[in-house]
Amino acid sequence: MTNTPIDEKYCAVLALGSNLGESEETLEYAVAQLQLEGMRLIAHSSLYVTAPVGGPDQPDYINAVIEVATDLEPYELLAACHRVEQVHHRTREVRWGPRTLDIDIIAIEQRPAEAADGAENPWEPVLSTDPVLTLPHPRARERAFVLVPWAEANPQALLPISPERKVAVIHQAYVVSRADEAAGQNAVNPLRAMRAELISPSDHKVAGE
Ligand code: A4P
Ligand code: MG
Repeated sequence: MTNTPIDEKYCAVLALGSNLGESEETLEYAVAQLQLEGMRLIAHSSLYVTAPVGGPDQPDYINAVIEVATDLEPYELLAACHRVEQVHHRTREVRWGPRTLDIDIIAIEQRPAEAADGAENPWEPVLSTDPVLTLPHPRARERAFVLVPWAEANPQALLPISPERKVAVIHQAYVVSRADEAAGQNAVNPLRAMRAELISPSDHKVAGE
């Protein structure tokens, strides 16, 4: 998933989106807060302005993608994401409706068992069809607002499709963006870099602590 050395048991890709309130700041604080929940930031994209996909008429989104290393088990990771959404008063009234903060787990990979000869086995995708936590995220491969920031955060990233098959995120981002552009929809445009002082966890406390 990344070239950074990882001691933790899992690597995860998280997609953040917001189109209500102070969306840029919300995403930056959320990145700090996720680190306080037990995730170590290993890569992050810029902030992007994206046209809404699906749902009712709604404002443009701010989207970003991060990669984290963590010892949290997958369902603990989902619970941690939900806690950070709650800090930002996330409500769920309409599917794909406007939101202050959405954090989706796009993919998780786990550390492989050590090979008998001491060789390094590749990291293994965690695959799940549970509706509570579906992995990889079932719509990630068709969404430029996920793929484009993810390709920026990690140009080597691979999206697992099945235990045997992975696609290069940078290639998929290109294919989906070209198709969206031809259809005149789903524009994804870089806005600005995340502010380093905001995404660093050291200076910030999760609200309520
Ligand atoms: N859930 C299952 N798998 C996962 C996973 N991998 N990560 C469950 C996170 N949650 C997962 O999510 C609904 C349920 O999905 C949760 O209870 C969780 O247990 P939600 O956050 O309550 O609802 P949602 O986000 O509206 O639904 P969903 O299906 O995740 O929507 P999407 O596909 O994420 O789409 N357009 C732009 N430009 N930018 C956006 O960020 N986002 C959406 C939401 C639509 N259009 C958008 C954007
Ligand atoms: Mg969601």
